[in-house]
Amino acid sequence: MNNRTSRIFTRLFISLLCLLTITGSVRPNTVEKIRSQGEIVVTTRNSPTTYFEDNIGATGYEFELAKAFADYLGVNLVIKQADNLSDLYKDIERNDAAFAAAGLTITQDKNKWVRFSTPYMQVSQQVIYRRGGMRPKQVFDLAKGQLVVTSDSSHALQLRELQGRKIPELTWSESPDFETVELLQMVATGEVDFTVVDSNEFEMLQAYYPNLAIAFDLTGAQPLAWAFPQSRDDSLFQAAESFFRNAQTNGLLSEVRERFYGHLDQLNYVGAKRFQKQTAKKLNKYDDLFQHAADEHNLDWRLLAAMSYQESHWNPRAKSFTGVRGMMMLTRRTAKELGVRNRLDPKQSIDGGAAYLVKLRKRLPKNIQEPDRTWMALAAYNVGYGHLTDARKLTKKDGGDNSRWMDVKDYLPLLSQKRYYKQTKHGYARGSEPVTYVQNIRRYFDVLVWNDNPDMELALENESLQLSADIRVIPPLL
Ligand code: BLG
Repeated sequence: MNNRTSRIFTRLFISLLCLLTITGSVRPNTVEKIRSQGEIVVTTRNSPTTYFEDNIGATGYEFELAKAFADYLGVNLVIKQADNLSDLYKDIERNDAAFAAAGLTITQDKNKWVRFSTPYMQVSQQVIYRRGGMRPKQVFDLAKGQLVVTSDSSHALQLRELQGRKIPELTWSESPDFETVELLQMVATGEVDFTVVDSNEFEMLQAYYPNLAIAFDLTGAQPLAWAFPQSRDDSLFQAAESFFRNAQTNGLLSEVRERFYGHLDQLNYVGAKRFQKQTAKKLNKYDDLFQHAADEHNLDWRLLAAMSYQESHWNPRAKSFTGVRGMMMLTRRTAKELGVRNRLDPKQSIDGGAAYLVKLRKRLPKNIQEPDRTWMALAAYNVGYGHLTDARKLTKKDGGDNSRWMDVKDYLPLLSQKRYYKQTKHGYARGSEPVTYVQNIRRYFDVLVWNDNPDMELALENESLQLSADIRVIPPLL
């Protein structure tokens, strides 16, 4: 190579290097962009299994996971609420959101144009019918009644497949505007015969619709995952993958699951039905008293109402075998300690119960965070602070995390077994009672919070939702 050619090559090489440096610096990857903007936009649906507002603020299974991911990236979380599933997928397609966290089932059709993360939950599709109405026993029975589902959902896809493969006579109605709550509402009021929803959604919503039941599982387990845009830059997707790996190992996934689903099996059909009836009949007699005590002690009145329902079914004269009495079931000793003179007086009982709960909550060690702090205070309210402390010690001794309700609730029941209670300071206790007690209160509390939710009220009031929705009837393939 002569001098001239070598100079040309050197120049060319330098220019190429400059070009690479420049393009490299003006084209940061998705994660770098998100970090420099300081926020990540996530699209989701407003529903009890995904994202909703409670008394403290935004929450929900998907919200809490997405929030943890935003924290992991060191940015703020911005929620974009999509009205329906098609809008949600459009948000990803148009890059209006970085990804969707919305209880989405991984399906073949969507898999082609979005990229699903590692699954974080398994659900099955369930056929729901009204007790006393037509009960389908197998898929072929679905053709005998009116069936509704959400458009663009995994449920609609499943029905299409069934129609194509097995049941050409199958017909159903679908609309993008049908949220799970509305579908269940339509079946509950008898406007239609069946619907299909995900098992986690039904598990959560069953308490509001005690007259609904599962006919059968339409599918086996299907994975839920976050959906990312298909793009050559997969930095965000990879960040989410490593976030999920961490969440698996550091217990975050099981913690969030326990928070939203851990207490759901407690309210059976009879319990839910009775709770609904008593709420309509009795709660308005006492809600002022709960409200007053809650204001006084900085508590949520619905938590006090839920406790009192669990204690006495809102009966001021309730009495246990051991002589514990009143709306909040105070023992004679605790009543004395709190200055409650008449345990049968609803106001005194509620105020006393609230004061006692707050006292126990304050007494717990500082490292116990909410909401676990409240769940442990409730357990102590029922079984006694000493026994709760014993269970926390057993938890720690066994390598569990005694600042988490999720762990402590597994050790409380051991207090009734000799080989465990002989190691403790306060000895024997019927330790499974406070576990059921706390789980029931959480469930009643959820229902009361949802009853207050404007979306829920709207869904429950609006009996002819289907008239306003954009419904498509899927005809038979015959
Ligand atoms: C609770 C007391 C605790 C007490 C525990 O018992 O009563 N709570 C209240 O009075 C509010 O103070 O703890 S201790 O003082 O540290 O010993 C343990 O004694 C009440 C419980 C008992 C339970 N209900 C509130 O949850 C109850 O009524 N049990 C009835 C059992 S049976 O049906 O008579 O067998």
